[in-house]
Amino acid sequence: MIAEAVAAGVLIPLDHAKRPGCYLHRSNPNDVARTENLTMVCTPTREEAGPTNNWLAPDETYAKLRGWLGGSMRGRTMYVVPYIMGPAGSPFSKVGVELTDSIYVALSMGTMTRMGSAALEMLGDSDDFNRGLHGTLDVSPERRLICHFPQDNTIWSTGSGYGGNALLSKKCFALRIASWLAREEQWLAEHMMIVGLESPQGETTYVAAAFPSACGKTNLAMLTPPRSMKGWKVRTVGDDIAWLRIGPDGGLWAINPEFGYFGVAPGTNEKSNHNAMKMMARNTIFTNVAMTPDGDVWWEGIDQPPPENLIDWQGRPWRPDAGVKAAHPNARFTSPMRNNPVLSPHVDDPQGVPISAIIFGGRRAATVPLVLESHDWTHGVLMGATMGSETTAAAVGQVGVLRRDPMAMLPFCGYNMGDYFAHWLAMGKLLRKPPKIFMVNWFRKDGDGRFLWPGYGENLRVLRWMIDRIDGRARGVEATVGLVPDPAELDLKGLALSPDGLRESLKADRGEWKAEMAAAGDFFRKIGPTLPDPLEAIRHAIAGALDGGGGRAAGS
Ligand code: OXD
Ligand code: MN
Repeated sequence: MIAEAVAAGVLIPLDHAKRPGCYLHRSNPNDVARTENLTMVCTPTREEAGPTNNWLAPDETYAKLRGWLGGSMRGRTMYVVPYIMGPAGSPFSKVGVELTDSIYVALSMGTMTRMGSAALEMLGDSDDFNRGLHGTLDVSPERRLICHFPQDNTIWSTGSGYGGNALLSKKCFALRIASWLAREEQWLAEHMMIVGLESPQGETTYVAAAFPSACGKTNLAMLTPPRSMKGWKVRTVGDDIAWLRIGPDGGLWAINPEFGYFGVAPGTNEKSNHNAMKMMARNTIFTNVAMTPDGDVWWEGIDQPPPENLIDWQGRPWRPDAGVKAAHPNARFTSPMRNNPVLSPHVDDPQGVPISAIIFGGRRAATVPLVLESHDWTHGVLMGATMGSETTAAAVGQVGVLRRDPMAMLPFCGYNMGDYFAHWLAMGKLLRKPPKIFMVNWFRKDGDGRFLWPGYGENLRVLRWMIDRIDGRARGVEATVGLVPDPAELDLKGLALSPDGLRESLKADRGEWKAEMAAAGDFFRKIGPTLPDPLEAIRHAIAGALDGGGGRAAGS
């Protein structure tokens, strides 16, 4: 199939001495990111999809797409792609079958999922599988729709070859449809990475973290510990999606349903993600990166300066003074997880790994401290439900505007957002050993627009404070909107950070948080009648405590 894709010009071989098994794919320039405005949840009623999703009526939508798809694969090859999300045979795992006329999609599915006969074996005679239909059509935005029919466990996607629109296993099945199934079956399907943090004493703590697209989940999942933290090891379980179930111990257990990583290339380098650089040294499909004259890849933020004569992501000659980017800002690498040098030995465990902390994070220039611990589960759900982030290039639209992105699921929750919050609260009641919930912000800036925290590997310092909280070694300081570290509780050895800068990064400013809680209230009003009362009650209590200058706002 690779040879066919090369012959058709879909894949361009890179220099196999430098990058064995690596290829470049250039997409249609009108098809480079997820199109949230063309992504639909097609439930019988609009209310089931809720106020944060685009909705279309199922019958009309099937009819319309049948019209577009009928005969559209004539003369093309149709690939039948059976796949498993999750380890074969795990009670967490689910089967999907995607029909597609894109060889790029079929090949990418082979990297991103456990594809092939294992899926058919797991399925057996059952008809319990996700039905995915993907037709590239003429890649026209006029005939581009990504439609989810949760009641039918079905996805029909047309007019786009972009990963998040066309690899139906990923955002479409493992998040939108799975979030629906998860509510019915009492589990959680989340936009979270999963990582194991092994101490020098050999104890591993697993955490799951939800960040919006292109906010550093992959980097955090593959983090290289700073030099001063000898003996600490970071082991990746997943970099984008977590399926979480309540285990026999009453705790939360997680698997990564995927088999590979579909990561953002620009900004990835030896410092930001040494392990990703190693991972994509072989067997990787690069999409919309630039190509060097000697058959290698280049993007903005890679370690080497741009060579004189590059070919840009659209296949045009490019020089360093071109004044435009050589790689698309949402250029991607698709690599098998087996290439990750710090892959967790537990990625195939059928029962998953036990989660001790859930982390919510966003890209916030102000307001949100480096780390904040919630008072309890309900308060943690409030943190997740109201989290905001500045938008990135992963979706079509303006970059850098603040939007509320609950649990980083705004574009991925397959049903009514208020019902989703209620499901989170209900899960908290079922958990006898709930994980702690934290909020983090690696992106806070000082008055001159400089980042206050160095980020990347140094984020392990913050994760270690969380472990100290989990294990009862750190007390933290009450900041009304949650608990922040006492600066003395953070290991800052080897880090050049001014005490003022650190204080600034840990601050929860009363005025900023009053505005934050008011904005959260506005967002809740948009959710409407399905918003669970306990969330509004706790938001109100915190807003009141901020007004009254009080300490801890009581959770429930
Ligand atoms: C992704 C995304 O590709 O979130 O993971 O857009
Ligand atoms: Mn993602």
